[in-house]
Amino acid sequence: MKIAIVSDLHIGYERFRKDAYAQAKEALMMAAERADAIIIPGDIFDTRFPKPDVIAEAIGIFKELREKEFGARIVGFEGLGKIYTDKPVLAIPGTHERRTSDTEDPVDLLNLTSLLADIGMGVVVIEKDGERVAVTGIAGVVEERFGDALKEYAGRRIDGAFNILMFHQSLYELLPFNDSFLRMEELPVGFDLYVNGHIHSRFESTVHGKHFLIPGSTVLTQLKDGETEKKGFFVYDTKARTYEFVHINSRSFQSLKVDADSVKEGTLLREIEERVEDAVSKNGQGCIIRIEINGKSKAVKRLGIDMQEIAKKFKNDAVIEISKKGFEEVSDDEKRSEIFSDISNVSVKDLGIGILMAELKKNGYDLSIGPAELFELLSSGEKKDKVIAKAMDELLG
Ligand SMILES: [Mn+2]
Repeated sequence: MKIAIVSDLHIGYERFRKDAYAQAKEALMMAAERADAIIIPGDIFDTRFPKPDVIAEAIGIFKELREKEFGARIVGFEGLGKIYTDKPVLAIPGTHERRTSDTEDPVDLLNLTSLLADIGMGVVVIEKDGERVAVTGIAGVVEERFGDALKEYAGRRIDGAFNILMFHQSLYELLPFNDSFLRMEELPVGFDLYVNGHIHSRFESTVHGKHFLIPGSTVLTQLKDGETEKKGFFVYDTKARTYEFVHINSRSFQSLKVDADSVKEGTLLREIEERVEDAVSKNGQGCIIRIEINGKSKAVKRLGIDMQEIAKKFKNDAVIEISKKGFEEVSDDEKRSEIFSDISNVSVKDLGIGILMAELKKNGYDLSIGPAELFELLSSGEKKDKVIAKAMDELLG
């Protein structure tokens, strides 16, 4: 059976809204042509409360997808909630969509309208010509709860089927700065293929002797060096146990690093212009170019204003993003916002939980409810009063 793995579509992503829509649509339609089933490891939407016009965009795409003929069909599901389709378009909610467990997230809406099957906490079996593939889905959860989710669901493999584990978590091997992030060897053995979302650049590896694949997002969101390669999706062949990466027509992105100290005084702007021209001719019109200028040279100081001129000059050819990290006269606010976008691989929620945990630890927190769950309840707005009352009870009690 051929399984397409399409991830992190981020429909509704404000900065490149049209790209997010067009590239999500292209990836899914191409996937339907090339594979018998499609699995989506999270972040179909960019936010947990997408506006109606964003929901409409997603519905439009998935409605068209539903009209396609798929080689496989769903023959069984066991897990939380219900599914309403036998079309093999299988998704889990990611960190950008997930809400508390007993509330509806936008992926639930697509599930309820039978446009896809939300297998966020469950195992689905699909079949084609007698071959069976089981996909165990685990919705994106806060990192410290992933172990428990694995314990609960990873044991539900189906004998005689090709078993896939699909999840949406950070990975220590790629983001080695938080101890609570998943390490690959911690994944349960016994699956034939491991599929993760969340990380926006492509990653191919093996774990327990089996393939471990992250397709990356279909739209550019982070403007990091790792996102310069073309976007796309995987098609995995369960019989041959091989896969290929299929490119979509994504907007190209190039990162330019300029060392101001090595450029002759007074020629820095010209140097940058030439490199931008070169990048545009290589990547085509409409590409995104990120310019990072480093160095101690005095010339760097004045660039804050002049750089806007460059962005203006090329506005019909490219989307220019300028990194100001290397500039000397940069306000703390600008630095802060850039640092923030640098760590945007980690969701704001994960950052918040990290800060809350550190503070609670300092203050000798010892309540029955875990810090991650507490954060979730406090940030969801629902049941907030109840949680605070309970916490006060325990503290004073
Ligand atoms: Mn994502």
